[in-house]
Amino acid sequence: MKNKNSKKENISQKVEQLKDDTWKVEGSTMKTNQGLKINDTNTSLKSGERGATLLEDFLLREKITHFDHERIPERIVHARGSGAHGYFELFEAIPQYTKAGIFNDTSRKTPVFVRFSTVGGSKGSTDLARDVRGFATKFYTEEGTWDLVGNNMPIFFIQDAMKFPDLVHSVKPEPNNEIPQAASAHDTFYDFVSHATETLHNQIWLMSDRAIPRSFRMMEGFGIHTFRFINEEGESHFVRFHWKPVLGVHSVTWDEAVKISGADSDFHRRDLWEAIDAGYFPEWEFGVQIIPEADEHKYEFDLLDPTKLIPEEMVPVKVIGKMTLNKNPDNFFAETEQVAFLPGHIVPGIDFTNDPLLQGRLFSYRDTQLSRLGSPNFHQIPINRPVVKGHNNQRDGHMQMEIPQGQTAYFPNSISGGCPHLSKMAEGAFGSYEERIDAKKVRTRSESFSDHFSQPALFYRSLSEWEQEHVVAAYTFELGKCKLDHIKERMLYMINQIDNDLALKVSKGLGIKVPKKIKEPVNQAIGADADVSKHQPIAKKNYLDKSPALSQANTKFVSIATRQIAVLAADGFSMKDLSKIKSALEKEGAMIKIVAPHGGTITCDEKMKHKVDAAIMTTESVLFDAVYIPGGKKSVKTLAENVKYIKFVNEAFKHCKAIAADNEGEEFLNKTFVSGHMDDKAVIVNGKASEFKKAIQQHRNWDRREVAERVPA
Ligand code: HDD
Repeated sequence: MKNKNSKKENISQKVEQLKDDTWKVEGSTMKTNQGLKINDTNTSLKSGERGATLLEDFLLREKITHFDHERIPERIVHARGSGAHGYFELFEAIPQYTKAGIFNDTSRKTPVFVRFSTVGGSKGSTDLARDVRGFATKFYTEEGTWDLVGNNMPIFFIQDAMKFPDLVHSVKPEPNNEIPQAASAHDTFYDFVSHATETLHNQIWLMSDRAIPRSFRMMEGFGIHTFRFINEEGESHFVRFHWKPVLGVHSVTWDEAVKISGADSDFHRRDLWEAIDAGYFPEWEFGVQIIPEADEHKYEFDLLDPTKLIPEEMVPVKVIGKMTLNKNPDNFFAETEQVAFLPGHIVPGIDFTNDPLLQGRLFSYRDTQLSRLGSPNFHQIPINRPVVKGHNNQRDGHMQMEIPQGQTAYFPNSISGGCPHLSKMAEGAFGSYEERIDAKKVRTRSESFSDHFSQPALFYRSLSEWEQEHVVAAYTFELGKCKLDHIKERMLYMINQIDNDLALKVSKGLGIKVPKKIKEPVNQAIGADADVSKHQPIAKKNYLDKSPALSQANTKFVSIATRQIAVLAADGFSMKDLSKIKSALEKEGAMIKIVAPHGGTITCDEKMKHKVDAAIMTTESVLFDAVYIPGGKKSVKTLAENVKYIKFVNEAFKHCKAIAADNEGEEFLNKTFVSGHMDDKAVIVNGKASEFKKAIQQHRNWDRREVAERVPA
């Protein structure tokens, strides 16, 4: 995966284009925005040394005015995010399905910009919130920009865009006291979702480990909606889009998430930045699930329903390409903050379906950019500019950056020779799929959207035991944070529709019985005049017993690249021990960090100085994937005298991580909770580096979890 040398050749057309708008601080002269050289930027113009400041001071006014306006409204959802540049490569052309250039030309490297995000929290909130993660990709294709604005979960909470403001208002901090920040664990969220049964599927994903990823680089991505592919013959196929991380799908535990939020709330942002900076470029395979038009009604669920996934066991994901992120942004605000994703940005060969959530999104995203970026010219901001130059008769508006010449700004015209002229379809113009529609105008929902329990149940059934335990714990935590008992009861009733065992376990934690009945109809998300019975969810079905693809237990465990390994060491540590582990693990791309009693350097038993990566008081066990304790009598004695080292190892054990020690390092382990558990398969004492590597590669030893729970850390 390490790809440092090819960094240059992979600089994309988009990155080249951005160079025109990029400047370096180094070597520049300070001037005003009008180009005047500045002599003093620290002192204002005054009437006498101790006198009042003069209104005349345009240097002061320019500096302060700009500062006063440096902030723009944060995104109403997905406010906190991190972005990176990269490229998309196609392995297999699919002209039988789509005429989109990006899916036909295997020689292309299409530039991309990706923004990952949490959903509910403000711009400064923690990366480790229990939340859905946004996964938005801008493809700068030769036929125009295509935005795939997805999440790390394959389904969404609601079926109709009309309910989006209610969903978001319920999960955001409560309006009276703006509490809690970046958390769904409160009354208003569960009040809303327990009245809208369609939310149950996304909700149970939110309770799973998917909501607390180890890294953005270790998450899947999904376009969620069913889209259309259109080929040269004008034929349509339904398609769902998938991103599959080359590193596999991995998560942290909730206990770690809580602690990481305090130790390093930029954990995911830093992880992405550092991996790219070190030349370990994150990669995702790109896959499609294709469904012929004739199969539209073949399934037990409606393809237009965004709360349903299409199990991979029913329609396999065909991998056709790969995305690599290889460049960090130069400026967070200019690129990551100002990038504007619109699901309405599509290219010829891709089209929408009538998914009512997608249809509403087509309106919302352009609208929100107008208030966020303040102008209909937001497409002219460098990060948003397509790599193909385009012209039309749209003119003026705030912050117009271009100078269109000529007398005309209308079509048709004769004065400018009919220009900008139109393109023929054969020249690659966009045309909407000519879908046949013969229907009444109605404000209702199709009965085919009424199955709200089957897929949450399928998801829960498909999880491994340890994943199911995490769902139980998450529901118990979240509902335990709610204050109102009637909301907890209604939620227990809903969870019971998914799975009785799950409901009973959560009910035990809450100390509240699972109600057999609730007073009001379960789904109240319907119009006042609607026939209530028609809008109640139908009974749970079982059309697939399990979908192994949904469980993280079945992900890839292939690499230790970029895994953070803490080496607990002090003066006198064994150089031989460290060298053995360091060379073996670094060869595989792991990051070895010396955690010492102080900053600066420490001296090994061979009297050589080694740079300390972190002083123990500045770091925490939760920021690492594995721990190693080399031998060295003096070193181990120093560690044993510092209780924070004991806590460090205990926590790593609690979180089921790999722990290794050599020689005197074993004595140190004996002072921790690990003693008595030396036979654990991810505890390697005086073993081979390859055994430690294998344990790290497994991410966690979940077999340890019962013992791990007893660690008082
Ligand atoms: Fe949305 C942002 C993903 C439904 C309205 N959404 C936003 C972002 C992502 C998603 C990843 C952040 C993009 C970025 O990084 O700038 N949203 C989704 C997915 C959905 C979804 C996967 C369902 C399948 N969204 C959705 C609906 C509506 C919106 C139904 C409104 C009707 N979303 C917005 C928005 C945002 C946004 C208010 C806030 C900032 C922005 O658009 O640019 O317009």
